[in-house]
Amino acid sequence: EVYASSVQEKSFIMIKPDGIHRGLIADIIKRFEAKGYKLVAIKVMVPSKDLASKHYEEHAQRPFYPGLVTFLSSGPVVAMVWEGKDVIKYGRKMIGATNPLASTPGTIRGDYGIDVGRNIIHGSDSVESAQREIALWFGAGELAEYDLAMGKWVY
Ligand code: 3AN
Repeated sequence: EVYASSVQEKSFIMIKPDGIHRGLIADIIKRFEAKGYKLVAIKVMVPSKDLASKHYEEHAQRPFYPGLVTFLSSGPVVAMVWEGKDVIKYGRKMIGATNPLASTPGTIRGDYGIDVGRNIIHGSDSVESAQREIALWFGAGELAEYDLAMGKWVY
């Protein structure tokens, strides 16, 4: 069955503090939900500096890293796991390019952002980073397993 077998991919999607303060939570969730993806974990938290540092550890040598970590741990984030076919790659498409001014209108960053240091949302960029990020932000018991009723109409 197509629905059961091919949609297990999960992505870590996080609305960053600028997205929360700008009132974009519902809009962002609506986009992923309306596309047909399934929300399997969500929480609001103010990340510690330690968690923010680990999340962005691949950028540790970049000049913007300290500011990025301070920014991420400065306020609330909405951490989520979305599941569905090709959600990692397609989720990045919905998010748009890293620099919001280079993002296509219609994408989240293209519609709402201007500055690369305030680009609203994070999405995993590969299966490996999705696994790492989900394990970093969520405990195993925090991911819900269920059949989405609309799933049979999406797939
Ligand atoms: P993406 O979030 O699109 O995967 P990455 O992984 O290259 O982009 O960058 C991670 C985060 O680092 C970005 N979301 C952005 O907030 C920040 N960032 C990237 N490049 C810059 C930059 N040149 N100046 C300031 N912040 C940056």
